[in-house]
Amino acid sequence: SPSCPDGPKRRVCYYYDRGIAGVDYGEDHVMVPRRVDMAHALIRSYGLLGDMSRLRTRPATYDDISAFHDRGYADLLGSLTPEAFAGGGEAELTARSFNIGEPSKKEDPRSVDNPPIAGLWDYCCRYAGGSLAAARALAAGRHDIAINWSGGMHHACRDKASGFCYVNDIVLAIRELLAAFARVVYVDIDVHHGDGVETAFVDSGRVMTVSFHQGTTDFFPKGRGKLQDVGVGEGLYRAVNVPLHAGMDDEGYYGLFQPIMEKVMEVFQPEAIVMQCGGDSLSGDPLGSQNLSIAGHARCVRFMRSFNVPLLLLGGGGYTINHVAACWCYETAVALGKEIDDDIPQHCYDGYYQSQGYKLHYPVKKGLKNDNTNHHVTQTKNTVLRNLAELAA
Ligand code: ZLM
Ligand code: CA
Ligand code: ZN
Repeated sequence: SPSCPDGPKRRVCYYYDRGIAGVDYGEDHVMVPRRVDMAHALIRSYGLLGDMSRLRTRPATYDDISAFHDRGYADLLGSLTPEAFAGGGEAELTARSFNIGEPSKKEDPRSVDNPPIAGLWDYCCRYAGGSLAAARALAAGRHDIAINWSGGMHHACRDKASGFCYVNDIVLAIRELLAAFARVVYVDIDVHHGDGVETAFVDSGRVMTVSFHQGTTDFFPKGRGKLQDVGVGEGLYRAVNVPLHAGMDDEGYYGLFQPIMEKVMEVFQPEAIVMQCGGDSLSGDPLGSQNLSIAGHARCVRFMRSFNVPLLLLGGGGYTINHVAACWCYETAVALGKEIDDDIPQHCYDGYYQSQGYKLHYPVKKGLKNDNTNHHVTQTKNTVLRNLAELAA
């Protein structure tokens, strides 16, 4: 087969549903679904759409979603409207019991992690449908890499919303992959811990979950993703947690990522990889305090691609929308094995990139303090590698 900078070309399929772009979490909410439309427009402007198959597919159904989620929760998601919520009464109380609209009435009503957004069910079905379709394309052997930048909602639980996530498309996609593949590895480079996914498979011998995240005191989701959390039962040593302090740079991050993921692949021998590529680990994110460049973030994607195992790439967090869109566009090029120009082509959203000089690769924060000492990084790496060695024994 024809070769490209990083080995043979891959058959890549891409999912994008423009129905997601208009979803509104609220005027000032940090989560802006339009960033996926910006990524899509950028991908198109670089001419990358011609190199991938575009998946057109049906949204997820109630049955797809309730294969993992609690039926009472799915029923609520399917029936909740902002009007019913605002009207108070039963709808509001039920929503709150599932962590939609904040549980406390005292707070500012706009300052809610999981608002009762207009078109909520449709939104969930569309992003989950994308991840399911992407998983099916890999399971059928039709494609080597599948992409859904609208997915990656790693905090959603079986019976409640959490951290801007309502339906856990990742869990649904992994379940789909398990019908075709014996073992699936999940790797999460979002700055937050992938708690919903870890919990769903914590006792599974067939799914290994790995999360790199900010593990500073009180950082969301509080108390999760400790170095010592390694899975239970059949899942023992099949949950991997790599907590980081603020200010991690490209070199330090890859110095952990590369040896850990190499060992994961060696001891677990997965037949498929699911990667959550949350862009809030990038430098300058308003929620995260890491200092990764787009090149450093994408290097992790390139490394997972190099194993030549079916790969599902998903989005996630990322709250500087121009940075995230640039990152996911660049990672789409990485998936294709193409190098793309740093100059952003003229397109409908190009004004958003003025602050970065219309370049894809914006500069990281110079002189930002890296709270990860060499000692801490080495200790973390050694502990994780020692746990993984238990699986090889
Ligand atoms: N309050 N507005 C990452 C999910 C992180 C829980 C503290 C609600 C925010 C944040 C919302 C407009 C992923 C917590 C926060 C505010 C209890 C979190 C609305 C700013 C705003 O300005 C904001 C008024 C909002 C939310 C900041 N929320 C920052 N961090 C986390 C959830 C999701 O990236 O991993 C994947 C997509 N929540 O810390 C509180 C404890 C609710
Ligand atoms: Ca993570
Ligand atoms: Zn996040």
